[in-house]
Amino acid sequence: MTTPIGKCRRTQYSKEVTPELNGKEVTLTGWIHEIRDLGGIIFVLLRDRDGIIQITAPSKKISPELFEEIRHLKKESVLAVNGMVQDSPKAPGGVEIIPQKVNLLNESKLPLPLDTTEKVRAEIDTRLDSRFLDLRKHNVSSIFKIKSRMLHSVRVFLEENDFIEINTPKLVASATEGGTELFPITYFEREAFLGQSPQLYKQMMMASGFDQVYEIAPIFRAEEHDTLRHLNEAISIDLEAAFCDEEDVMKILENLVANAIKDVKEHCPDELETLNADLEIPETPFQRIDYDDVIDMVNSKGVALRHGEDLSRAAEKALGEIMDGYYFITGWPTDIKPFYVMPNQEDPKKSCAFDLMYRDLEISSGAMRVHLHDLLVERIKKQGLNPDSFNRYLAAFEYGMPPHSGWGLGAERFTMCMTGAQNIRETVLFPRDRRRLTP
Ligand code: AMO
Repeated sequence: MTTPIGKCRRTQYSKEVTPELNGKEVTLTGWIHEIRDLGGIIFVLLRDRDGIIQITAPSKKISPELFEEIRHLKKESVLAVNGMVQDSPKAPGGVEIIPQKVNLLNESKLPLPLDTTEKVRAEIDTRLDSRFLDLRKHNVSSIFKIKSRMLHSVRVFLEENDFIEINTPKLVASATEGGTELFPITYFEREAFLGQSPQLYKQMMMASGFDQVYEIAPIFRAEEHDTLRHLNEAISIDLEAAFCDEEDVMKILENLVANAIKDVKEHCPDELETLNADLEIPETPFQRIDYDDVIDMVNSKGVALRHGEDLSRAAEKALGEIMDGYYFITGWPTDIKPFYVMPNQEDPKKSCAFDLMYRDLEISSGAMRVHLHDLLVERIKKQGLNPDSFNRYLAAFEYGMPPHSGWGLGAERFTMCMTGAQNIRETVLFPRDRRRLTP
């Protein structure tokens, strides 16, 4: 029989119940992780957000009614347990709870569509289908606690460095990062698209005099391929700053990355341990490697890469075999970078663009931007695009646009680096990929 929650409230999370509380009365809430009935004694492992605690019910120490009630409990049902703390070196965490009262708040249906113990490994698709259950596993929820801390740290870092948070539209009229990756939608009588990047808006904010802005928001990309590194909906940490060049924003990026890692290491030790992730705080400045040298490095591993080509997956892997940790690739050819990227003044075939890599994974890209109207129109045309479809954006460049630079950092890819997740879907609560639109 279930009971309403009434006035019953949690007094502690499981991890807060330490042997020092021996003899104290506590109320804990959570799910039944496991139940072991040994006849004269029943062990219930109660799991909450942060841990697992043992409820020990010996028939000799508790009332026959309570003992019967506990005997009928089912795995994954929701409980509030009131009882006395007893230190017990053999129990997980060194404590157990001798129950006085058990409130069954809701009963779980059995069998479960997905096992909630970490021992049983299921395919990612089976796990994602029952994601709410999958997320009850601490090795899964740890990834999201780390992601949450990383985003918190990024925000604090940017606020402390005098950046203003902005929100830009996600319903947009044109592409910014290449026309093939667009999701078209019906916008009343016409066609519109889901935003691939806040690129054009964050640049327009530079013409508005906001000087330093950031946005943490979803980007949508109709990725052709189903890979372990691509999502159709991702969170992008975007930044734009005026009166500076690419080297200035690279410095901000490397400091932000190192700071976030330090912060996660400090605040998420339990989660990192659960994941077996040995997080090293990278030294700054990160190494800068010129695109021309990258070609030689990749070729030295027997992988073909010609000048003017973007890095193939094989090229990234070859590079990852040579490079450990975080590093920048600079000096990209202008032709393979978007229209808004500033060509290098001395050698316009090269651009002021950079990518930030972690081993074989690109986690961010950025650049100094073209702030001169006529050059921007020329670049748009050269990329086979029509300047007319950018006229509202282009207007911002005619009335006092300062030189500016910025970057976009993928929150999920950065989370992969910190948690060791091999599949980007592991870092999204409810991922969207080519085949998945639910749950
Ligand atoms: P770019 O397209 O390189 O640059 O994206 C920047 C970063 O965003 C992340 N990212 C993705 N993550 C998961 N799935 C995807 N489909 C996906 N697409 C991008 C990556 C990538 O490095 N406007 C520029 C940024 C700028 O110059 O400011 C841009 O969007 O981590």
